[in-house]
Amino acid sequence: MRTVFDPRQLTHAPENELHNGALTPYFESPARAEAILSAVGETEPPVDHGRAPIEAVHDARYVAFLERVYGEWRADGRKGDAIPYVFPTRGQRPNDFKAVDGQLANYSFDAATPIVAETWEAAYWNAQTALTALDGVMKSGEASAFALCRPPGHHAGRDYMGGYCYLNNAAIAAEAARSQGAERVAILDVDYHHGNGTQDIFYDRSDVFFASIHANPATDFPYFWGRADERGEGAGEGATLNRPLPHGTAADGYLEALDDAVSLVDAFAPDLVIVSFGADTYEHDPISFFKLTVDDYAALGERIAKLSQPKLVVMEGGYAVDALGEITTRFLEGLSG
Ligand code: OKP
Ligand code: ZN
Repeated sequence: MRTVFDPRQLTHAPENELHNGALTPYFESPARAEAILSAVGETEPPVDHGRAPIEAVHDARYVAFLERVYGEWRADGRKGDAIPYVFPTRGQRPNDFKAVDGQLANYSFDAATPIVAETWEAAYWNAQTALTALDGVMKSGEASAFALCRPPGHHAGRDYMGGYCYLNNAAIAAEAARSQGAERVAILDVDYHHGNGTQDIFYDRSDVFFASIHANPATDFPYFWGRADERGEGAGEGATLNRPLPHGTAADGYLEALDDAVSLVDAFAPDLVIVSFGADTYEHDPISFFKLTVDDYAALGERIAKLSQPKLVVMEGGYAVDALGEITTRFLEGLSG
C-alpha cells in the first residue's frame, strides 16, 4: 500500500505535557512515527498542494496563528514551549488579543497541546502527507493508501487545536476529495478518543458522514463530545454516528460496534472512505483503557475492508511505541486483504 510520509513531521517535539498534576514527557513523540516507519518499509514524500486545501477546512486566522505564535512567544521573552493556561468559558467573547497567552486561549481547548518552533512546519507537511495519499486513491485509482500522519489531527476543529492536534488531516483530505469530485465521503474514526474536531467540522453537513467508536466521554478525553445522542444538525442530521464504549472493551464488544458503524457507512453509499486510525485501543496503551490485543487488528482491518469503496487511512493516536509498528501493519494488511 502506498505510504506517504515527510521527515519534517518529526521535527515537532514538545518536551512535556501536564499529566496527573505534573509535567510529564510528551506522549505524542516523534518516536511514534519512527516506530511505524520502520515497520511499513518504503514511503514516498508528499507533494506540496499549498495552503488552499488547509484553509478550505480551517479558519485563515487560526492558520496564521499557528504559523506565527511561537515567534511572538519568543519575541516576548518566553522560554520553553508555548502552552495555554487560560480558556474561555461560557459567555466569554473572543478578542484580537495582543498577548500571546490570550491568543493561545482563543484557539485551544486543552493544556496538553504545546506549540514549539517546528509545529507549523510539521503540521503543514502532515496535511500535505494526507493530501498526497488521497491522490493515490482519487487520481491514481488505488484501492487504498496510508497517510503516516503525525502529529494526529482529529481533535483539531475549524479554529482550535487540542488533544495533540493542530490541523485536521482527515478533514482536510475529506474536503479535498469533495472538491475533486467525490460527492459523498465517509470518515470512520477508530481512535480510542472521540474525534471531536472532525465531528464539529462536518456536523451540519449531509455530504460527509462521520462515524466514531471511542471511549465514553463521561470517563475520557475530550469529555465534551462523543455521546450517542450527538447525531448531527440541520442538513447534517443523521450524518454523525457516535458509539461510546466502556473501559475494558475487548475485541468482541469492539467488533460489534465496528460492524454497526461499517453497515451505516455502507448505507450512506460514500464514494470514498477515510479511516482515522488510532492504535490507542491497544490493551497496553499508556493513556487508554480498551483491551484489544495485537492479534485483533487484522480483524479490524478486515471488517472495514468489507466496504467496497477506495480507502484512505490517516494515522491518529497510539502511544505504546514498542507495539505501534506491529499494530499498524496488521491493521493495514487486514484492510487491504
Ligand atoms: C489524542 B489522540 C493530560 C491528558 C491529555 C490528551 C489525549 C489526546 C489523545 N495529559 N490527554 O486522540 O490519540
Ligand atoms: Zn486517541
